[in-house]
Amino acid sequence: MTLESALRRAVMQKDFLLHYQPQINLETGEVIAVEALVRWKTEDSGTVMPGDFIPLAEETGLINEIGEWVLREGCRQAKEWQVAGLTPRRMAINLSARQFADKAFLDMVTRVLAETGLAPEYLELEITESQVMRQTDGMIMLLNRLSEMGIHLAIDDFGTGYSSLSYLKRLPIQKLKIDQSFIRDITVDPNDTAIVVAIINMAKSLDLDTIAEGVETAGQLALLRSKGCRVGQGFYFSAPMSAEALYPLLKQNN
Ligand code: G
Ligand code: G
Ligand code: MN
Ligand code: NA
Repeated sequence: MTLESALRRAVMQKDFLLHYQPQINLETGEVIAVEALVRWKTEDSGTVMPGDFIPLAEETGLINEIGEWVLREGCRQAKEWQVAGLTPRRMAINLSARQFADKAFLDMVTRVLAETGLAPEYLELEITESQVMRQTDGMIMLLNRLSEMGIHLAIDDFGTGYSSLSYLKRLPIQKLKIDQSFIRDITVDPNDTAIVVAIINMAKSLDLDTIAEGVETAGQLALLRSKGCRVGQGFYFSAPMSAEALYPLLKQNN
């Protein structure tokens, strides 16, 4: 069986699962949001990571169906945690360009929110910087519609695409996720430190939230804190994990 037909079958059978990685308030240690990261469950190859099937899903268009499953499952889980009495936290969902270009996307999001009962302000959609750079009038209209619904919008992998300030100001976004490639050597490479400081300050002046991705060490955390970064995500706090495994952490800082 080709990888494509295997993925097609997985879509029919919904052979996917979500892992969740917390986003941490660096001042209080609280979990303020979680990012959903999809995995493909297979019998022969175990759990397949998104890097190994999302590109094929994008090429074949299967990403639209996978993306709908991810959105529904993420929203369902967020609602389940709220119903169980946990502090409501935002659920961040990654989007591919192809989903965003789909005419049915807005209706699909509206429907999934209605079906799962999740309030729109607890949904955050992540769009990569390279996606928004290819912006069209249609895309700006779609972002505006999502924003008017109360959905939060975040720019993922920020810093890799050289988008300008004036450009960002046109978009109804709330958050910049600083790409982990800038965090990795932040304590040893003055260029990376300078880039991260510039992003933090730019975001402040635009009244945007920033989050540092890929925080792995106490040293990175201390530096980020000292530069005024208020939120972080990374292995230092927690790897992505199943909903069951994450529950105690969510419960603990309820
Ligand atoms: O989970 P992992 O740690 O391997 O994620 C790798 C990449 O896959 C990340 O860039 C992430 O944005 C992307 N990714 C994870 N889940 C999804 C998803 O549900 N949809 C899309 N489009 N990309 C995802
Ligand atoms: O592109 P996106 O930001 O959606 O990708 C998130 C990816 O980063 C996932 O593959 C996730 O597993 C990975 N990740 C999360 N935290 C860390 C970290 O601290 N270090 C590294 N190297 N990768 C991380
Ligand atoms: Mn992401
Ligand atoms: Na990212």
